[in-house]
Amino acid sequence: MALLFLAAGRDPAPWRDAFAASAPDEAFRVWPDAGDPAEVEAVIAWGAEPGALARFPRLRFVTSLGAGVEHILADPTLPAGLPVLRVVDPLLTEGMAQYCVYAVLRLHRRWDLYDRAQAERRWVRYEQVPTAERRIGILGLGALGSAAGRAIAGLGFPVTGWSRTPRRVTGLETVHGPEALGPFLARTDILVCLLPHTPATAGLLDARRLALLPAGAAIVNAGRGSLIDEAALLAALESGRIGAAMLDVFATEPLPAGSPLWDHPAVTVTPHVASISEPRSIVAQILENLRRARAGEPLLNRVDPARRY
Ligand code: NDP
Ligand code: OXD
Repeated sequence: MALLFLAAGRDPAPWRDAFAASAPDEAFRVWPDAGDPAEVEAVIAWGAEPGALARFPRLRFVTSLGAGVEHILADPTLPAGLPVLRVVDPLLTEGMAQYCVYAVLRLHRRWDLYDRAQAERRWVRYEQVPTAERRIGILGLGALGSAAGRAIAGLGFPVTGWSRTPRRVTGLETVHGPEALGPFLARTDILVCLLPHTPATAGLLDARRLALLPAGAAIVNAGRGSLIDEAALLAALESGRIGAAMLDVFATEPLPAGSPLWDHPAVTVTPHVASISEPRSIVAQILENLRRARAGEPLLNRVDPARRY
């Protein structure tokens, strides 16, 4: 029986090494060299072409290479009932908390403006807002949003988090549900987006909702590009309604060379690296799920197909 690595554009070598170190007896194959399809027990997927997973008749589960699973759920031929798993991993969480802390501090202390001033050889001082007066809002209080929120709150910022269902996170005020979104946005100076892509979150931050943020508010998006209407964001940045953005995820990735976001003076772009899966850490979770699947035990980090995250 075998594990199959099916991740377009990702280097399989560190995954092969990590499996070899932790489970030398498990066969590790790399697409398209899948061998006998009936031997494939688990697929580690990222951006698999539609129809690929339906080829393996004895598949026990498919796991995303990362936290997001929309790339798997988008396959219309995904076998019904096939467990879809996502990554929940301490190093992935640590990396995301670091990215969000950095982004919030960058925007709070206006390092984006100082970078520009240095490039233009301008000696200029910007207002320093007290930490307690900078209101941070986190969209999404899952594994990543709650850790990022705690880390930001730990620096002294007042942090409010928004989720679909009621959540308690130490150090944060929490609100939930569609009716709470407008008032939440209206009192958020720096908005950190850590929602998954689902039919309910796609296009959530459209022109109308962006306009609810206080004038000059800043946005960090490390969730998914589809959460924000990019044209509406650009218009809000152009008008100064939104003061700055730090974006890690985009409607189209890689961000096309012609996108105006690349050289917009109020935008910092990072290439979907807010947090990167570390195979040596994640392999343990995949192997545990393989053990559970073989033993008929419930799997860890299983995605609810109805919620789609
Ligand atoms: P989780 O599934 O643990 O958490 C998702 C959160 O979003 C939950 O709090 C959930 O609410 C909330 N949510 C989902 N739908 C809605 C909705 N319609 N309205 C309000 N809240 C909603 O996900 P993770 O925290 O592990 O990951 C979040 C996302 O981060 C991933 O899906 C991925 O897209 C992105 N990501 C980006 C990376 C990068 O490098 N840029 C790296 C890793 C992940 P509730 O708590 O009520 O269920
Ligand atoms: C993601 C990830 O889901 O990289 O974006 O884990």
